[in-house]
Amino acid sequence: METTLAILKPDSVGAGNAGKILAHLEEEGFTLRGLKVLRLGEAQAREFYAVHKERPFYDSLVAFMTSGPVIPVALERENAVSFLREVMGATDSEQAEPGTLRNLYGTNIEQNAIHGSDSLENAATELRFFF
Ligand code: FUP
Repeated sequence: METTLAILKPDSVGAGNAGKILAHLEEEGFTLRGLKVLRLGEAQAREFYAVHKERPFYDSLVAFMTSGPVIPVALERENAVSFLREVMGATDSEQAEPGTLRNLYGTNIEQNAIHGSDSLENAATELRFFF
């Protein structure tokens, strides 16, 4: 079994979609192992997305991620890291495959509903960040 980190982003929580997204994840076989509701401070958001600090979208991404509450979730499943990426869909909600979480609940490449760790190594780091 693997454990990965998802974050329900401020657009999802603000729109009242958190429950539906969690239900979708459970239906896809993930078990909830940790969950909290919090608001990221600017320094925390900058640290979480530090890998993107030279990118043009970094400041806007940090502003979005601190704009309202988020829900970090520890999710357990076989192949949790890669399976969550499939269930989420492409980064840009406008390009995400029908039925994926980013297609169903996201708006664009920034407001894309959910984060999911992109490797087992990053999952471990990101899980430690929140839990
Ligand atoms: P992903 O792993 O699918 O979340 O995508 P990335 O690691 O490439 O990007 C991390 C976050 O940066 C995305 F969820 C949204 C944001 N982003 C933008 O706002 N604009 C971009 O052009 C690319 C990414």
